[in-house]
Amino acid sequence: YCVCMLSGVTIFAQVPTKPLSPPLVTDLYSADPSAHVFDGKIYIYPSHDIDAGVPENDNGDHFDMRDYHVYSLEAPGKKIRDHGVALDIKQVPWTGKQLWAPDAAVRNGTYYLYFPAKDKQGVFYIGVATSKSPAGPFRALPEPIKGSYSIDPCVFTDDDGTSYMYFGGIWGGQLQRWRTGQYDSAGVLPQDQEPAIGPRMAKLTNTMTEFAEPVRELKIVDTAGKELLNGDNNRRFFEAAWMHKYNGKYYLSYSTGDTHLICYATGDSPYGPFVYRGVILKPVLGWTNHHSIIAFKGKWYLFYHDSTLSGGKTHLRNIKMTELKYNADGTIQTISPYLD
Ligand code: FUB
Repeated sequence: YCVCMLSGVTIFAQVPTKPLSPPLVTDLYSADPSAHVFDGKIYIYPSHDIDAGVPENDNGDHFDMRDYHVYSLEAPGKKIRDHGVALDIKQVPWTGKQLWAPDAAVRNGTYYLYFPAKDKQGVFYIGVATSKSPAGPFRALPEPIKGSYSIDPCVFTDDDGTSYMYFGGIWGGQLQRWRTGQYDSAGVLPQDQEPAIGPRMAKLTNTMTEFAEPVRELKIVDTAGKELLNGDNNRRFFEAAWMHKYNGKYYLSYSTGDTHLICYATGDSPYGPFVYRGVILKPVLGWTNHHSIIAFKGKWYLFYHDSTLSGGKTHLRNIKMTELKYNADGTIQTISPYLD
């Protein structure tokens, strides 16, 4: 196959024949895998892709998902287990459509599933559902999280037990409509020479269902301390924020969207600022790139997706995993998703 970057668009001339990793799930389409270690096992919280027949557009209307399945793995390489439908859009009173990339967390024996969806007016918010089991089923709270907006929640719990939510995504994820802090359906991106829109974050209360503080915008800067610009499409934040900690440093990773990279920036606090460090994952087959990173039994793993199972259909993806390696200086080795 060949990969060409034309005007920032990656084109795979044909489906790659030598993927680095096989799909983890082959009987359903799955995407946006958020992985966690709960009860000594790996649990994966992906989107459940379906072919809803909605034409593809820049708003991502073709991602018209309606439920979530939770998966578990005893260990990498073992058979994956599908725990069935964990939450259905019909069970969430405030939603209209589009269950996008979820995440999960645990506190005091209760598991929390965080999910973005459009409300009945077509505005993305982030909801939460609870269960006594990491596999669900989950029961949704009647309203989205107060003060939340946009998409792609990631909940990170620090060593001191404090949990933070990172979220947001531009274009179809609507983050550009919240630049003033209020929803503005006419909201647009900054000019190319202005700082890019940053991901949002807030500390969660101990109930894990509310923000404990006002939402902040994170700063991603270059090594000279200058904020990444909106026109810096190869490095600026687009969607899919993920937070992990390695050797005392906070690693914010994210998708660059229209340049199809997973890259990362590091900082000394969960609030940043974060200094851009490089690319974790090169473009995959399909438009979106979305990932998570966990440690399991002394090794680190990247969970990601591509569209090999559907022969390249962007809205019909499949989740994958591979080992992730650090260099001695804490930088992450770039992963190529295909060997040919
Ligand atoms: O799966 C729907 C959307 O596509 C996610 O929320 C984005 O991160 C992108 O992967």
